[in-house]
Amino acid sequence: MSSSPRRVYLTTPIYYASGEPHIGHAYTTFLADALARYHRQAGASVLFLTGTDEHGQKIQEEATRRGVAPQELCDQMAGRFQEAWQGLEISYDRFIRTTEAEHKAVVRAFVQRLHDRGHIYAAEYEGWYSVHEERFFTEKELGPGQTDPIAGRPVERIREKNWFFRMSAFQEDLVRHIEDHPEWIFPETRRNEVMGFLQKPLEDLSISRPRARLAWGIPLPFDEDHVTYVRVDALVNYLTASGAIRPEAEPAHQGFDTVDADGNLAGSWWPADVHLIGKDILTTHAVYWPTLLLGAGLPLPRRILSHGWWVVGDTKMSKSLGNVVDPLALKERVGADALRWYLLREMPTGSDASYTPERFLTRYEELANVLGNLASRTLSMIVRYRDGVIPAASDDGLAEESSLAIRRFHEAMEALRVNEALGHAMDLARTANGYVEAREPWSQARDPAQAAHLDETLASLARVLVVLAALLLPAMPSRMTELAARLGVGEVPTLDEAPRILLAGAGVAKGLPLFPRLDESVEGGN
Ligand code: ME8
Repeated sequence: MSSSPRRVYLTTPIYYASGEPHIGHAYTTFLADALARYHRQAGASVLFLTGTDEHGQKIQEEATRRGVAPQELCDQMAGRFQEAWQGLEISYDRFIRTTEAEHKAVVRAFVQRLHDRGHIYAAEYEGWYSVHEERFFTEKELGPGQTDPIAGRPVERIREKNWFFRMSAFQEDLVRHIEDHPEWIFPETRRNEVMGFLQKPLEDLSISRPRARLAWGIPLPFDEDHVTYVRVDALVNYLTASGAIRPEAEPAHQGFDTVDADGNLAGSWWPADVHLIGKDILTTHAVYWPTLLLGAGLPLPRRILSHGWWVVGDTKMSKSLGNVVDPLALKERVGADALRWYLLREMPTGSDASYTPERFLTRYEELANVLGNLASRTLSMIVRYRDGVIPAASDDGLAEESSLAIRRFHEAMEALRVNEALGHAMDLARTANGYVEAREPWSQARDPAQAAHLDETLASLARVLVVLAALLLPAMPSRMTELAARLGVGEVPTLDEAPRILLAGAGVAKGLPLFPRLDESVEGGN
């Protein structure tokens, strides 16, 4: 009986088009990429979405500062992100830009729908506004010297008409949803944070800015003098790319209760399986977004992964401090895969981590000394002792360890613990190195009576390398493709196939080290 492939919809935040891509952006995108590759490898049909957030005051001001039109800045920066992601082997399926005509139409249809359903009202609002944070603060929230409490920037007193979304009306439903779905926000610390936030009554959410003050946005369909608040505009990107809202079909298309066999809105990718975000935009994604969706009568995303923060040494990365780590510069020196490995392996999902050249080297050496060493000794022994052909012999010397590693890897990936999944793969490589030491193939090679045992040793090592290539493909696509090629396997097999595909008789190539020693310039630099 055949069934249609599992569908998996993964998203990253859409990054502000006002700044350059850095390793923080790269990290979220690597995580999403590893999950996307993992699911594709297992035969799922995947929509992996990333893109740029192009409206709002931040963009308008950056464009003014550079003396260019906002659209020109966005075109340029969207190009920079696309270039970065291509250089870093990101396999996104769709790069969305919030200045696309399609997105603008979906945002207007979405807010119109909230309005039609009676969840939007206009009110005079007076408060302390921070341009930097693009939001109001109450008197009580202000920092010393009347500054915003987050970035410490100046605030201004503003009184204006705003459109509000009745967020407070959905607080109870949201709390119940979080209680009923303990895995909805991962990790648990973030879930607790959101629950803590929801202890207090929610205020309604301002969803507009007067066009007179901020022209760079999407006008509200029911009041063209106001543009959509950039956070709402940005969140809707996930719907735009999913195909869940067809502006031309609104409002006839309301209700959206036709759900297909996967639980998705018919004909669309919605709901997202995982929204991957940093901890900075947790409230936006775990409170604003779900209440907006409830207001629009749409299903909620299935999971939210909110990871921790990369700092440099013990300092926050920031343009003004000049310590922003450029992922493309690192890639030039060490290759995309080594960078992917470091970031994905180093940060336990959810905790903060510190980027340091020393830690980078430690993680790199783990790769070179454990996996690189296993590959190079296995390949060179097959070349030396068996003329470069994988022997036809029993290859189950590490079968149990491999199937255990595969099982643990699956469990960790499904639980979004990518760093742990990679740890399980590396443990298997370590075990395989132990197997080499224990079997001493060099001694087996000296004794003709041991020929059959040597065949088994070499076949088992080739097998474990194929399994490792399959396990590590999502993290290091280019190196693992290379490893599979050296083992004479055309493509990296799936995790189901890796323990079984025919290897006997395949011709191997030793090649240069998979993870060469890094030169001094890398050791010193960050
Ligand atoms: O917030 N460590 O865009 P943004 C880890 N446009 N992750 C980091 C990081 C760091 N030091 N710095 C950035 C926005 N990130 C909005 C999002 S979504 C509908 C709108 C990552 O360019 C992390 O994923 O400021 C964080 O959430 C995101 O970049 C913020 O990117």
